[in-house]
Amino acid sequence: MITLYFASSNKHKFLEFRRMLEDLVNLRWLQVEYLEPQSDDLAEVAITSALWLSKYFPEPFFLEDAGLFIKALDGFPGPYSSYIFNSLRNDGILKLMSGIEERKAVFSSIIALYVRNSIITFEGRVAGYIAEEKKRGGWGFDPIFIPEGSNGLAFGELGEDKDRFSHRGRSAGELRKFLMAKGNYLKTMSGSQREKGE
Ligand code: ITT
Repeated sequence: MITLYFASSNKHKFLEFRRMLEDLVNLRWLQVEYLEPQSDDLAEVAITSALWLSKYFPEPFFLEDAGLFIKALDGFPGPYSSYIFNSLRNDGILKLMSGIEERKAVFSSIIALYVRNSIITFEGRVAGYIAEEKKRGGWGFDPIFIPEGSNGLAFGELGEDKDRFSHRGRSAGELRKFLMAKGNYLKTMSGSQREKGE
């Protein structure tokens, strides 16, 4: 089985990717905080970060930039989701949204895969809305994000079923398609093989 690394500081993201890809790849967690450029564009953040990390880490890897875009807040927190979650938490977001009827939001995930000196991106998005109050379970914004089609259940209440609805489930689905079609491509060009000149 191919070994692929997932670069992230976030163990929850690693565990979700691993359960979605474990039949195809041996996914290893590269626990790093990598340089993230300031940008409003998730894809730009993911691609630039992957390019930067590839200078230090030659094996095939991918990373992911995710963000929650709330319509009534003009797309906030978007690319700043990590910083905003750590400072405002879910209670702060619910406070910002109090009295606002328009609760639509989109969760977005961009994967940047580094292999053979190239970067390939895969995108996943899910529309939904912000709950009126915090629900149980999950991590990050899971207790307050309700995806469309879940019968009103928040990500946090869905358990592993979250993968069927989530932005990450969708970007991982695109990555799966690539790995199924091009798995050998990855296998034949790990960094260690390159060093040996194979
Ligand atoms: P990296 O090291 O992989 O960048 P991170 O936690 O900074 O880890 P992101 O920038 O991709 O991850 O995501 C921004 C934040 O959005 C993340 O910290 C969570 O608070 C939130 N988030 C992303 N995906 C989520 C999900 O599936 N469920 C709940 N919250 C999520």
